Amino acid sequence: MGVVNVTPDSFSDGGEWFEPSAAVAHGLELLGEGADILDVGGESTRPGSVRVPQEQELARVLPVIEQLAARGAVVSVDTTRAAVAERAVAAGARMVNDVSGGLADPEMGRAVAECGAAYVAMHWRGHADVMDDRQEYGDVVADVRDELAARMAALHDDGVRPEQLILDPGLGFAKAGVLNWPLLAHLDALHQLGRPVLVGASRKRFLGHLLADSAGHPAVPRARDDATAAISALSAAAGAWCVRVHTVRASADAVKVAAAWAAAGDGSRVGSPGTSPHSAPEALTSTVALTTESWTAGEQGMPTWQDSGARTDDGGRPR
Ligand code: PMM
Repeated sequence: MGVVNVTPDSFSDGGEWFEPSAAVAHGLELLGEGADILDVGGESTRPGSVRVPQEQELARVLPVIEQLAARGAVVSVDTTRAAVAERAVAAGARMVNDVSGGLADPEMGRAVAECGAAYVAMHWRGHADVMDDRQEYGDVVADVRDELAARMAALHDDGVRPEQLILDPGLGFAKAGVLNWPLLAHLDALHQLGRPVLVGASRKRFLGHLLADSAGHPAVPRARDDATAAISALSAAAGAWCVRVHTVRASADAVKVAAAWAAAGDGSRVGSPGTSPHSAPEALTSTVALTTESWTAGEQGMPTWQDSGARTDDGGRPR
């Protein structure tokens, strides 16, 4: 998943693709690099950022979504607002990426249930202005898993079908540096919930700290791309379904390496029984071929990350 931030102030690439035409061109470039999905967002979630009015968010994302979808891209909208999700899906988005997992807008579950789009529910504890004050965990892995399970149950009550769901540990959201590594090292805990997992580590602060110079200054966002690709490889090897990244080529290659490595092994994966963690959510695959040949068919006919392995689903409530 390639990131198309139509914002003037994202921490990672703020302002670069703010004009609709630049955002569309950037999206097409990411597809050329091997992205299967483009995640279009009009509101920054950077720590401390203030909310953008809904009309402004709509004005930012809709023209970009329309143009990218018209060119055949599989588009996701990065929003916490139900009204934006609905308008984005009407404009051609096939996935709703909600960093609040439905907590920011009580209408989100209903909206997603009605439109039938795939839905990313990320672990979240509050908007950017407060999230750094909400980092109390007993066991971060168990707490994130349990809070996501609670979100799954609530979304189910709103009518969201299990096969629409994708889960995300929410790296960097109410999680300072060291809290992020156990979540990556235990993606299997999220796989226990029986849904595909998305990992969004790209250019995040905890990587800046990992790569700090000898004086302790964190690496700047752009200097975190190699570490991001390393996380993409390790995430794919651990069974993640998707990685959300700002530069795609290195991560697309990393994912191909992980897929070839796994295919040459005994085929075992770190996911829960009954879930092949590499497979796409049915809400995407049932309505649309997620991987279009022109973007992702491997040069040697290698299976792509998304279509390797069939999955089964018990269709039940989260365990
Ligand atoms: N991170 C950001 C924005 N959207 N969506 C998901 N599902 N997971 C994430 O980790 C995530 C996200 C913040 O990064 P950005 O400002 O570079 O987009």
